[in-house]
Amino acid sequence: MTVTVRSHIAGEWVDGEGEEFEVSNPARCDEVVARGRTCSADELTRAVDAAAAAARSWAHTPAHERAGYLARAASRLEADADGLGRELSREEGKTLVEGRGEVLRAAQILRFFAADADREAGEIYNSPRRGERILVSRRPVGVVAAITPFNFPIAIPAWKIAPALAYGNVVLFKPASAVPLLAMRFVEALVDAGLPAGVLQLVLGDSEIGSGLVEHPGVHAVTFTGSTGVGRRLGARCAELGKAFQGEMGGKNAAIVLADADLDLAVDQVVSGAFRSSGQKCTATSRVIVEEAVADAFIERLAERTAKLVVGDPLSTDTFLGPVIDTRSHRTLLAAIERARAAGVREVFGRPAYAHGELAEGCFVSPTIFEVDADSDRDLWERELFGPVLVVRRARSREDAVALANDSEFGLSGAVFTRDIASVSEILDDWNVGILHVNSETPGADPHVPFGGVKGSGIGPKEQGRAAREFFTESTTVYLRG
Ligand code: UN1
Repeated sequence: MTVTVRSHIAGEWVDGEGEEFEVSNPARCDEVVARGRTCSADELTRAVDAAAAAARSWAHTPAHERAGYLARAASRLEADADGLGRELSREEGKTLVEGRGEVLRAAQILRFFAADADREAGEIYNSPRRGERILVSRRPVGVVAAITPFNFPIAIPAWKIAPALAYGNVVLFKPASAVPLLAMRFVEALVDAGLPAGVLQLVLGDSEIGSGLVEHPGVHAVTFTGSTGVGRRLGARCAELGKAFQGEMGGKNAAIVLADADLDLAVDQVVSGAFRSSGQKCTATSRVIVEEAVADAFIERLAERTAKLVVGDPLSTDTFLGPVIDTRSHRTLLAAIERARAAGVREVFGRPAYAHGELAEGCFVSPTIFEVDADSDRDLWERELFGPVLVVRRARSREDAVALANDSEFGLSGAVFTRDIASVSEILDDWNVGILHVNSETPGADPHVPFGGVKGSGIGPKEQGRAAREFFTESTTVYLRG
């Protein structure tokens, strides 16, 4: 079934006056999941004008009332989780369990920020002067553009849009062009909850629409998740234009397996971190650094486990990993694997590209593991591939392992497997990373704690928890003398 997707502008669902597009199922490239038309430049302007017109009234709407819309949308997503999870799998390619889980996660994020809207709205301080108090009062930034990637088509929009709305901003939402259907479903849930016109608008299109939002003087802040290259470009432009920018970007996340680790647990978590969603998470594990003493045993068990993973139709319950998002990503991944093979890198696990049958009809890539050392080609070690390709490297010691983990332009998430909790505090001091998992996989994010990375992985304030309030509000320091 093909769904016609529409943009949502000034309270209306519109067909779009721009180019026609089609989105196909990455598991079956001849199956069209959604079709529609992008927004024109005029429509974009109309959307920004509608946002400006709605902004003041929404900012003055009591936070408790704003929260009500989010909570109603959450209930709607929960009630439709099966159907939406299925659509998500067909559009994005992750397994049904993950697709359904993501829909419920979006609902959980909406509920968290609905509740948070009722919590503290500023701070109060004593003054060094008699008869005075000092208040820090918070108010919304205004018109926010949310530019989101394909890999979490409903959870990432939720964790940008839920706090933005809860704290009183109006939002222009530009999803990745590969996943317009789930973007429309998310907006439908909020619009059907009764959100006033102009408060949340959906503008479908490609990077031109994203740049159009960044450039438009009526947009005050931009929250972006995507590649480091695009994030840096948009961030630099926002700095020039004097706009607030939040960029969640790439990763080349390492898991460190120390000699005293529970190896079964480490194998289990590394496999999940590296290969679920076909490795298409900015938090996915793409490097494993193993202390020499356990390296042979770990690598052997890792290869055995990986060989058993079922690659296939994401809608089938046996499947562990489905396809990657599109033919372009498919080609890039196969080329990187071929390049490593041609360079003679040791292949711990891999298969020839799927050339026949069901798997040849979609963008399927086998989970693949290479072992590199200091003399190997740097490409596999350095480049974010965003697919099910993992590199393993041996370390001489714990210190060497952390130095190798830091040997990256990125710094989003890391994992360390050890039974020696005392060593963790030293690792924490030495590892320049935004998120550290001790004895669990590198992906994962809870809505009440900060999420984000350092170095090439992030620009500006982190997402989630209190950090979200920092980004989506501005403060005024009030010297109050009665
Ligand atoms: C997760 O690890 O569950 O784009 C979420 C991404 C991240 C979200 C990761 N911003 O993959």
